[in-house]
Amino acid sequence: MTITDRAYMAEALGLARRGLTTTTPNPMVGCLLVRDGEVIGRGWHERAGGPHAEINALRDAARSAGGDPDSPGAWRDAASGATCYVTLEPCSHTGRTGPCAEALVQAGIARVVYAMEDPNPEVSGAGFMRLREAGVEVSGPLLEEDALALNAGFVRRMTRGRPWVRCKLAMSLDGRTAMQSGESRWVTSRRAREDVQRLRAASCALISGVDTVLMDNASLTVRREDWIEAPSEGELRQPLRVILDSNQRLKPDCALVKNASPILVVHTGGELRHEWPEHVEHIELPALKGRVRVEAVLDELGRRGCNNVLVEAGATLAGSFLRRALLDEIIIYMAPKLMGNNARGLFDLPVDKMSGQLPLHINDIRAVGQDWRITAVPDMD
Ligand code: AOF
Ligand code: ZN
Repeated sequence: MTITDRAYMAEALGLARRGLTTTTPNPMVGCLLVRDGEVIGRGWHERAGGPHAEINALRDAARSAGGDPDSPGAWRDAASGATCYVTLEPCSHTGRTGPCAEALVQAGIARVVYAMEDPNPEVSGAGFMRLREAGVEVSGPLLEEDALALNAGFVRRMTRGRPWVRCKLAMSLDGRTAMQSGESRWVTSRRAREDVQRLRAASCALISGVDTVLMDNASLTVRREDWIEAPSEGELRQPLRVILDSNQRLKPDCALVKNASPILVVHTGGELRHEWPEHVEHIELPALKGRVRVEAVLDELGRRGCNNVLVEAGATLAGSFLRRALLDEIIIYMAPKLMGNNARGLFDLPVDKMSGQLPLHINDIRAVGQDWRITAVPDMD
């Protein structure tokens, strides 16, 4: 593989990323068609049910060559002999759309360079097999780590049936997140809160606890007004709002319920205590010591096709995810202020000896306005 191959694949990954807030439950996929050193087509997967990245790239190539973008004959006229750079193994199955491997073969593509294999058991390896059978040269993986990171949620759900779990927290420079009373608005600045809107928009579901929702009267939505450079109208998908409410304390009269996007209330049993509007669904899941088992929540969200979830919770719920080793990423916004020793910390952890510390590895740290955003992962070494 050459440096040129890497540059084209990097561009294909950039195209894939355009689907960040729209492709779920499908993965983000980008595709570039190149012939004689010239890019002749670009495509990415926009949404589940819509054409895959390869098809969009073939359509783009046909359109640029003055042909009919919907005609496989025009795809062949435009792209025959080209190399296809695609960030995921081309599919071989007929799902909501036809198999891309077949479309590439029919279009006369000479070589396919891929970033990663498709973890979907319906595809895994079969896409390459179909291409090779037809005499197409297949090379890869290329920039596999980047591709895996981009689709960590999809990979996790395909391989383990559960979503990728991020936990977002805000704290002061002295590591405090709320007052003793629970009051926590606002620790961070507007810029950081806008960044959180992006995180939410890239998540399939948000998980919070009933205490946080009641305390903050939070609506847990993606809001254009909190987003300085929001995408255009219609592109903001609302994540499913999942509220862990073991003892059914949530009431219909709160900001959360007033917003009409879907809510899933998870409890541990008993008759429903109120009349609820249609967008609020209740489910009963197994309990552990009187509280909903968080593992059961993740399994349920995996079954529902959630690739990425964002936990936005107080120290109790965040602590229980952390103690049970269920957090894949911890995203902390740190504000330049001090809140003092009466304020609360980030995670409830039963640690009272240095030997009980939880080591983390910091993957990324950057300034967001006046605040710092730290992305840490539990240290497995
Ligand atoms: C590709 N290119 O751009 C995408 C692929 O329901 P469907 O028909 O959209 O199929 C979804 C599956 O196809 C998804 O689970 C994944 O395995 C693959 N996604 N494959 O060749 C694409 N989005
Ligand atoms: Zn496909």
